[in-house]
Amino acid sequence: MPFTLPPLPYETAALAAQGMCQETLELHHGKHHNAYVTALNGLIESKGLAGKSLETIVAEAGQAGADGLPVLNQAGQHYNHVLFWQVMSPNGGGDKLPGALAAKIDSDLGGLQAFKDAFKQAGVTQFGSGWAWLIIGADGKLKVTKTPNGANPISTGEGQPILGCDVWEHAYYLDFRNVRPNYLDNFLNKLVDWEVVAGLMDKGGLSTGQAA
Ligand code: MN3
Repeated sequence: MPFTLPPLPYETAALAAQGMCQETLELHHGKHHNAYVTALNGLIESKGLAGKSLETIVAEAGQAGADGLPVLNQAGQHYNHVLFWQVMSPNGGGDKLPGALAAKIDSDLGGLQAFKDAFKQAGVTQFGSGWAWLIIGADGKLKVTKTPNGANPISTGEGQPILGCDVWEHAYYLDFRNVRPNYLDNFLNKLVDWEVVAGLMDKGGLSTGQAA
């Protein structure tokens, strides 16, 4: 099976004190994310994906529009979750950002609080399922955006994501019930590992190392 479910970079109970309980991570990583990986592997032969990287598959599926949706739904969600697990940590949260990231957020987005407000707004206003993003846009500037369902800024051609928050109900229902705004506040203030985000900014995005 070419695509694999990467292990979480922390124990499933590690984020419980920060608002993401063990059961959420067990279900979200072990069941939901794993199902996307299994489904994507089932499409490799019929969709001619062999030999392509996950990032290439996501970009090409996005460019294919409606015809690409069956692949994008699975490949996008695999990519999105690989990123999502990495940008949270038991040491996450707080407002102390690495200097280069803080400076870029100041210059491109008007400061940390303005960024948080925009990111939360993107997540709250994504109708139904989807994702809120901090991306490096095509012009090199940081931007906040959102995408529906399994799409992401690579599939839409908007840029490279360096922070993403899953706003599908399965991401927050056990911890926050229906109150998505509180989940987004908690994510931004208690879960985000800013060192990881800064590292992704330096590298120009995430290389998952996953390929068909
Ligand atoms: Mn999810």
